[in-house]
Amino acid sequence: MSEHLIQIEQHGGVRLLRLNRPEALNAFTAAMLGQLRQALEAAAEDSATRCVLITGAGRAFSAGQDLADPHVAPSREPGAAPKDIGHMLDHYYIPLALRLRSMPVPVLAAVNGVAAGAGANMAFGCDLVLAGESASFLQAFSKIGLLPDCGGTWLLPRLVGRAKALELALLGDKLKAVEAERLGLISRVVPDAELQDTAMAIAQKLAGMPTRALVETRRALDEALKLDFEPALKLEAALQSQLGFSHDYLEGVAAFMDKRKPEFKDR
Ligand code: T3D
Repeated sequence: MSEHLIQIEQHGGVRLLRLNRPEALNAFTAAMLGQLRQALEAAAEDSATRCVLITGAGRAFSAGQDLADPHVAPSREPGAAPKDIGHMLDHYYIPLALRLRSMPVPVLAAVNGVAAGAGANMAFGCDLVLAGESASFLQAFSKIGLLPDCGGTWLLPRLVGRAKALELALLGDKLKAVEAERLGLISRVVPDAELQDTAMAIAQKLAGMPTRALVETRRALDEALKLDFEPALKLEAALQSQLGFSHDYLEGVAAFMDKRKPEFKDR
């Protein structure tokens, strides 16, 4: 049933979203992308959720767009009109990528296997990316006559520089998790057997932290990439000024002075 294309679990302050089409390596159909977007919206609106963790069911994270999905699969009938796959990007991938990047809580990806095409770029768009040691990443697009989407053209050169970004995008070769970590594409590689527990422990840690400060940190870093040094300093000051009025700042300093564990509440 379509309700199960994304499995949703709540673990304290952590909302776990599991991509759930293991028989097709969690390749995205329009229905699945719609459900993922809804799940992210629901997590964003739920004040008890302070971190989102995304992983995949089965042996893959996601093989990217489902190439058999009738929304995009080119018809093999002679004379059939070609489909505009830009429609899929406009209606599904772009809103999803924007939603991920602007979540009011940190988003962690636990990449449990292969992440290809939009599956890889969706993972790279998360705030932290953990991968099991047998996971791999590939920009599969060039092999089927497309270019990297779901933010790939923006993310890749920023993460690894133009030369390596072009190599990954043009050749479309599979990159092992350790190499992805070495290049700076992902945060950390862990043994496969430890991936889910480690990811949940990090997600729980993030959920206990001052959420607003974390989200503003993401914003400041993203904005700073577009700014000169002085405007970046000014943006830091403006955001810091707002955080200075927050409950969590008062609580953080008070807890430090009292030598106790802080109880952060802002979101
Ligand atoms: O089109 C638009 O809307 C524009 C947006 C594009 C975004 C994109 O993501 S484009 C890129 C789409 N993805 C790909 O091109 C990746 C295609 N898949 C692969 O290259 C390989 O399957 C993998 C490298 C991911 C994994 O290889 P492997 O050897 O571990 O598994 P496999 O045997 O190739 O696949 C297992 C099954 O999953 C197989 O089905 P079967 O034979 O067991 O019934 C295979 O057909 C299916 N599968 C894998 N990827 C896809 C898929 N089915 C549909 N769509 C897929 N993307």
